[in-house]
Amino acid sequence: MEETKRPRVLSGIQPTGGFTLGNYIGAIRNWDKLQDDCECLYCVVDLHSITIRHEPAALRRQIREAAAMLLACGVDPGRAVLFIQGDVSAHAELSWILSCYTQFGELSRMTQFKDKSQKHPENVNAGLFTYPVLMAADILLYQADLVPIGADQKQHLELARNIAERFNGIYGEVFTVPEGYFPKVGGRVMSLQDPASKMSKSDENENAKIMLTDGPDAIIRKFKRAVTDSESTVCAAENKPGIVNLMTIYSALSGRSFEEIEREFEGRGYGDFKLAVGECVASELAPIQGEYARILADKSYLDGVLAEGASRASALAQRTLAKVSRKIGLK
Ligand code: AQP
Repeated sequence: MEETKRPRVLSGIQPTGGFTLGNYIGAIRNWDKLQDDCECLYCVVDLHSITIRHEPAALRRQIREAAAMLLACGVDPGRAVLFIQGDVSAHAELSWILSCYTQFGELSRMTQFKDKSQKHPENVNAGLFTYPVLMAADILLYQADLVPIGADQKQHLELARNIAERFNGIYGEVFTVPEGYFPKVGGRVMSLQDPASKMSKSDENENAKIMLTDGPDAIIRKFKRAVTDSESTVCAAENKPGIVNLMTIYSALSGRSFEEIEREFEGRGYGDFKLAVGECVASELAPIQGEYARILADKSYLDGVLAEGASRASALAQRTLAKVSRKIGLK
């Protein structure tokens, strides 16, 4: 019997500091699940993270920490390719080519560019503007079928699809047009201090975000302080975005539906609920934190995984880059 081709998956994450619970629920947790049925490539997108000013020594450390954390969260080098984007030069090369097939107007409409240029008005660099082209190159280089991402990256993925379709329209079937893969619950985990904005690792308010390295006391304290409303019933109503966010987190990690959560906390008030969510998150993260410390301390293991990942990713990437170069007449 002919073996059916497994869908290819590509996803990346920036090493701009530690990962949040939003990164974990929205993206990384799905990375683990997809490894059984798909051919997975996962990368630490270091080139993306220099669009904001950074400290070189800190970036160097964060790249390794990010890779170690992905392994701790279940990325398995036996079943997936884990690599650092900057180790595969084809990303930057394809990005330049694709930028010549991307319209200025398209990039001007990207909400992340608008948000980030408002946040850093002193450094609205061209890289911040062309970031989505590099992301398109990351995906299209590997002919990915599926891209597991949180809801905030939908617009960038749509642009990658448009670029692929435009290129294919001119040169024939060069790129696979990728589909997004979103979690059933938790595609957009919100800030614990402002449930109208997403939980973001660059948030300066530590109480707004749960970091994957936070200990149980910090986690429970942050959930206790989470902004909710003046009522006391745990239910998923539209005017209760803080409670809905906590229910989303609890549901994503415990597998319980909103109805089951409402029944569990009927008549028990917000105090009990916040404690339960905190304990659930702390127990999910405890084994990850143990693994993270172990992997980070094992320098030769981590170096080996990343060298092997870079070599496997480069081989695949070069194939696409060579095809693109031939199609457009550079070769
Ligand atoms: N709050 C979130 N809820 C669900 N998913 C999220 N993701 C990020 N925040 C949430 C998903 O995590 C993946 C990796 O994100 P990234 O680090 O590459 O970029 P980001 O979206 O810019 O993440 P942050 O935390 O908001 O970083 P900063 O503060 O540096 O801008 C993506 O799949 C993303 O959807």
